Amino acid sequence: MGVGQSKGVEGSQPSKIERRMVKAMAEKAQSGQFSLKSFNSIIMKFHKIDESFEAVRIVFRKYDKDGSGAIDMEELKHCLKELKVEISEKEVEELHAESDMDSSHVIEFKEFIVLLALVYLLGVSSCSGSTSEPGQPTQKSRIGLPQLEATFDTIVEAFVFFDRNKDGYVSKEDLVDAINRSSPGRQGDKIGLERFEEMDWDKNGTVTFKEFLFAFTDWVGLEDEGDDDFRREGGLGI
Ligand SMILES: [Ca+2]
Ligand SMILES: [Ca+2]
Ligand SMILES: [Ca+2]
Repeated sequence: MGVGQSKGVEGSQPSKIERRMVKAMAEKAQSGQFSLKSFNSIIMKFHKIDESFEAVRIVFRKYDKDGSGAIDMEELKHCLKELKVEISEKEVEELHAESDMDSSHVIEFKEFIVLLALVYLLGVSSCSGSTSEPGQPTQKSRIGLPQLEATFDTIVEAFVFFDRNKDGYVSKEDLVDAINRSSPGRQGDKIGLERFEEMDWDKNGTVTFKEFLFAFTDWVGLEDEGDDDFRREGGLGI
């Protein structure tokens, strides 16, 4: 289809992982299995979502051996091994690069959530010794955090709700249309454009699932390790 292929930041092509992610999201959107009527039902779940993210903090701290507030490549390899994620060295490096939103070369807490979501949704996943067929969800939790997986599913549902044209990206038009349909008369354009700016991390005019999730961690009030000052100074005002 080629949709979105020319939309990368100047000179940068979407990475392999991003292309897989967009394809996965487009397939989910087109499957018609999601029937969210309004974003409000997601907002109602913010507290639960925040809780499930907070549960990840314990895992994060465990692998952040030196307590720096971030996980480096070696720590990540160790972490994925213990979570029984079967993945090649090269894939770890790709995942690391994809999740390192701020290009700091280490994975901060909120980036760690993005990383786990990619592991979960792209199925670069564990339990490969089990009897399940490829593409079939296993009964067993894939990353060992069932509550978090339920949260990821909820956020996928939200993303699909906004991706009106089902191409695996949320565009400005998608977002404004979704808001207008969800709550008529609520200035969808204005709200939509503000939210869009927050979500479009690399400012390339489209929002990928990764960017959506990353914005989501802010909406539910999640903080990076040692982020207190940022919140006190007003955070993002949501
Ligand atoms: Ca980083
Ligand atoms: Ca779209
Ligand atoms: Ca973007």
